[in-house]
Amino acid sequence: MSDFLKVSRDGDVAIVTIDNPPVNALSFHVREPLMQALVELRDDPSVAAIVIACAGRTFVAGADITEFGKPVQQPDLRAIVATLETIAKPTIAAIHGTALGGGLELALGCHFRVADAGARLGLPEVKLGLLPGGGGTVRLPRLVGAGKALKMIVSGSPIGAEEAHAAGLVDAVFEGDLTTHAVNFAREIARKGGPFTPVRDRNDGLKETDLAAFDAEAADLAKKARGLEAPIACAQAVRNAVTLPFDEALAAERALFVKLVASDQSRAQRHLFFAEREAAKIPGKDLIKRRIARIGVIGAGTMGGGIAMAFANGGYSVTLLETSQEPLQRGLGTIDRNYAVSVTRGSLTEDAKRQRLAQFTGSTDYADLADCDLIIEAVFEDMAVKKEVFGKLDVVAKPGAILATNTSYLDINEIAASTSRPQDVLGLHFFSPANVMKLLEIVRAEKTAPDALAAVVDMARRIGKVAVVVGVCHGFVGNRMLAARGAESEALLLEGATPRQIDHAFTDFGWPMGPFQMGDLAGLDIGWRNRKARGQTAVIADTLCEQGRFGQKTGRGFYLYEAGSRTPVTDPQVEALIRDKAAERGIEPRAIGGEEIIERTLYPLVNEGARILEEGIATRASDIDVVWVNGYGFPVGKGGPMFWAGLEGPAQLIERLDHWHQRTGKDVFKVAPLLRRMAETGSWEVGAVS
Ligand code: 3H9
Repeated sequence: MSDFLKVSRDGDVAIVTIDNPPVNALSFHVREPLMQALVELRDDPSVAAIVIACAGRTFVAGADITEFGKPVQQPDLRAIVATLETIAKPTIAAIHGTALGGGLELALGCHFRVADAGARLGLPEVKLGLLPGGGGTVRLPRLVGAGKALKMIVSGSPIGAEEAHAAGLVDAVFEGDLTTHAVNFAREIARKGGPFTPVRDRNDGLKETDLAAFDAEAADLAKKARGLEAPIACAQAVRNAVTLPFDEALAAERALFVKLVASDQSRAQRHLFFAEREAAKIPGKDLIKRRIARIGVIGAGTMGGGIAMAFANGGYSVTLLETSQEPLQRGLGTIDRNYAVSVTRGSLTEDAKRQRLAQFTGSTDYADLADCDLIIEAVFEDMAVKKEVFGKLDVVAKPGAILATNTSYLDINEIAASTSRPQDVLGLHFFSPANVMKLLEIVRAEKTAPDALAAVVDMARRIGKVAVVVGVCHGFVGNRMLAARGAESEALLLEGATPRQIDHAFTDFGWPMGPFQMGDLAGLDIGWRNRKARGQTAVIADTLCEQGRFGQKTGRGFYLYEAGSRTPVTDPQVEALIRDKAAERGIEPRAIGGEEIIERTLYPLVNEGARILEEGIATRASDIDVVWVNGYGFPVGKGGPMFWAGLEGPAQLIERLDHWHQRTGKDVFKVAPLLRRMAETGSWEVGAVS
């Protein structure tokens, strides 16, 4: 019938198969023949039932995201679902892989849904700054209840087939050939006879809605939304499903969808969706990859242990190496306890915990790393120590093994040059806690072989990391830009802003926390040590560290923390310290507003990003956005610093950077040439921000 859709018959059951690789998105070239097929099959008296299935690896994964922002070509998804609901004979969605977004909404237009046991179903639109716009907010609650629908739609997380079955979303779960099962199911249903009630006319799930409990839950979710509009719109739409007649709720959903799809937040989140996928594309990725099966991790401290867990969670066997039994046993003990916490929280079963732990082998002998395909060191951040480790690896590692350093700052070219195999050396910069944080900066050194790089990019995906390939420079992409952001925080304190005011300006912007709260959480001693090594100072932070105030771990940092609490409490002593240090320098405190705080911290961040791009340390502006959203908490609704700069307008950035440069003479405000060109051409030139 079309290259993207086939209709076949099994007796009196018609099977409509969508075939639009890679994920069967509902592009216009699918919708058009689908609509036509449904009308024909509806009116064909020889057809007793209709099964909608998909070819390839998944059921429909949603609307075609690339079509958003362009004029809608009819028939749209809503028209297709409305047509489905005019069909009197039974319609059955046969779901394998994932039924997501518009895909699940298509399935909700059917009378019945059957699923492969491994299938997952969800409405993830919120992650794109949207709400389900094909009737999902109005139909899903009718099957699973408003409370469960709220959770699914606001979290955007899919549920498994069995859970969907238990919730009433799926009518049967099968193992084996799904189409055959779906056809048998359809035939049986048709034989029993109708009438078959479309989901729009069912309200089994809505009958017992406790609206007060729903509103309390929705209010709680709104608090967590941190300025994002989509979660709030999702909750409103589900509420409408309970309180309004079907058609009115559907119209209200449409109005909310139209508003969101045109919003900067949704544009930003869609940008990130594609940016993350783009970041994993590297030249030569199709090279024959080195096989990575066994992993070695050197150092069982917080970082090494986290890295080891990240690999074990991804199914890899890990040899964890330490200098002696004592730190090794301590590290393994911590890993055991971390998994025990997951069991307590219900995210891991006892059995799975045992299996994970069995994937670890502890060792104090470098010779035990001889069978590893990838070895990562997470030892003390010191060039001499790193070189010693790589010297030992050079002796024991098998030929072709990839040797990686987890350094945050050191020159990987220098480390590579100290070995006899620089082509096998690269950086894997994990973020702490490494088993939780999604970002992985993969650092390509001058001599890193393309196939080594390709192998680790592939491996990163397997362990669920969002990988970005970057070049060698001090701090790579993330920490180098962080330094540019941090440079002004101290100056703002001395000029009159309090830590609380600065942190507030950040949370108002959408960050989960501001720089001082973050510093207290991460430990102020880390930056202190790093500054001392580089001969740098930060008068307030250094003084706090000299007083033993390292942040949360010592109960005191920029803020006070009551025993066991993570809530920062303003400390008058810190404010007095800031005033004293300002007075010593003859600085008269003044009132500083949120706007100035953002300008002086985030504009230099973007400026440094432009330099990084110009130097080729990052390949695309969108790669920088991926780093900042996944590694540093840059608000997703702003799309990352480079996308946000586009929204702010580069002319505005330049004007303010010039202003601050004239006023302070500081390098961080000196406008990067690429930023000026961006203002002229409207694009970042090197790569593109969509
Ligand atoms: C929606 O449905 C709105 C409706 O409510 C209302 C309508 C009125 N469109 O992720 P992968 C591409 S909103 C276009 O690497 P995986 C992707 O860019 C949508 N393209 O594969 C990539 O391209 P490339 C709600 C899409 O196996 C390729 O497919 N649905 C779409 O790791 C492979 O993707 C969602 O938000 C799309 N919808 O994961 C689901 N989806 O090869 C979004 C993917 O050129 N999709 N592509 O880089 C996903 O979550 C994952 O892709 C999925 C597969 C889990 C399906």
